[in-house]
Amino acid sequence: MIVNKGITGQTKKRVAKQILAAVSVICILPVTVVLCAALDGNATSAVTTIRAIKNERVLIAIEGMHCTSCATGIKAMLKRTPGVISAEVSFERREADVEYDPSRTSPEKIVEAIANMGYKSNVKAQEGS
Ligand SMILES: [Cu+2]
Repeated sequence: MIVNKGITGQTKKRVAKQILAAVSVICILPVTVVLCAALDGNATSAVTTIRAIKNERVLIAIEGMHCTSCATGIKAMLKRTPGVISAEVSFERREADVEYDPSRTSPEKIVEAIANMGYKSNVKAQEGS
């Protein structure tokens, strides 16, 4: 923290708590969440929370893959798709595990992108990651 260098730990904590109380009212934006958690001395879990708020994960069942290079091709395409953070495609399990930014894309759009490559697919499971 940049502030409160000159005061005792206890005062610092009290001030931090007051600020936290004030700030938590407007704790909607991820950035604010970091600030709150930093004041609370719990920055690490806040970063995890942000990730959870920001990105979501979807498991997509894919039909029609013939070999591992089909899976590699779909994976490469997904990684180029706007809003996709990361993608793993398994030929063995016939599925894609995709992490995406819900403000930029959706499971429906991802399924559509896979369909454009000629593979039928559907959403198997969805979760915030
Ligand atoms: Cu193939």
